[in-house]
Amino acid sequence: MTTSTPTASTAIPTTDEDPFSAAVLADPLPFQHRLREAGEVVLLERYGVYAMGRYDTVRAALLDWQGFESSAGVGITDFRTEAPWRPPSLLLEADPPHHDAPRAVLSRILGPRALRELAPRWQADADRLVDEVLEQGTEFDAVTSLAEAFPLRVFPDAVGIPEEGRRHLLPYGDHLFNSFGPENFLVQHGAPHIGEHAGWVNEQCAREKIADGGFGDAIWSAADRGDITPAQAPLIVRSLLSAGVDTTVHAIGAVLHAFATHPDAWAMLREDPALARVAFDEAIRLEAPVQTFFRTTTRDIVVGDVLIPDRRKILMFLGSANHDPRRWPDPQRFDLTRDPSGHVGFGMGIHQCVGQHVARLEAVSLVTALARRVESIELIGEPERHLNNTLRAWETMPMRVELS
Ligand code: OVV
Repeated sequence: MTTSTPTASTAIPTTDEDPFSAAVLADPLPFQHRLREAGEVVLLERYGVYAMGRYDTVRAALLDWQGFESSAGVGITDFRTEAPWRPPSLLLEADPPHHDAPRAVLSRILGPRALRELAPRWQADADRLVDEVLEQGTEFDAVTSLAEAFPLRVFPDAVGIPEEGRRHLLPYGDHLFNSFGPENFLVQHGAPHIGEHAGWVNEQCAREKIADGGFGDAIWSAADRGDITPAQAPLIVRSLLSAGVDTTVHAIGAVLHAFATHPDAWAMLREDPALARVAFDEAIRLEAPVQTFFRTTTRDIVVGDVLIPDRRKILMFLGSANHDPRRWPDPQRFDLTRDPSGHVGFGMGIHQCVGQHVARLEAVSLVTALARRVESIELIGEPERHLNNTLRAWETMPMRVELS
């Protein structure tokens, strides 16, 4: 990373490193350290976009939705000059005022009050899954057996979509999150199959497909009441199917990896099962399953001593902000005694993850079920990363547990 001579207020640290290269995606922390050290705002020369990696800077930009908009897309593509590959999300890729009605509807449907009824059912489902896995043995791949199995068991049912075709959900989400980045090897790999996955996902959003009593049904009921329009409803269901599967799979992978590599934390959790909630948020801070999103400037904006011109893309490094030692002492450590609230793993401000209560309930249910039966957790081989332009994920996690 090089720093141009700070002559004027326009001097800007610049790097030719590629944050979307296989090497950086596999191990992003060294790059993120260089990014934070280079300055508040850094130009990613290769893509002609800006980047932020420090906690205060990222947080302030996320809170400034008027200066840093989302409706030009939160990927590298500027929707004002290039057509998006799918109709934009009414939540993620929207700004006030259009953003507000869908957001209000979804935040009620996915809020803590609405989830109270689901909690005992999901705990029973998690206990049952853990029993089933342990019946097969005490060595397993934690990615397929737990991190993928649990969300796929409970979330599509909670939305109310049919059984048939659910195998499309993970590859759809994986490609969607790749597509926020540049058209690199990951996007090229997924592109030939996305039509099939997207076709299925879009079909499941129709009212006729959706079972009574779930999140999808509640979205369509909001359309009946006039809180949103009938044209908006299927796109809001699509947001659940887009943002609600891969993210929770990788969040659960993150918390399981954290416990497997921090036995002291597992012992603390066994002593006090109420720590499952803080463990989930600390794992989101540590791992940031969603690593990055872009924003677009709506005017010239001065950040520190750098001027970002109007209509530029800025990549917000959520994972880097969550590792900024200016904010987090010993940031690499999974520490159940710290207060991780304030992390930006769910974003911050008006777009902060509307599904986080659902994700938290899933993870807490599963971790609680494991803590009821398992004395200790260890890795029995090197876990392998699953590369994605946006997500930080595991492909495999060979695990052994000791029953209590
Ligand atoms: C946060 C997020 C990720 C991916 C898709 C969406 C949202 C959506 O609303 O479609």
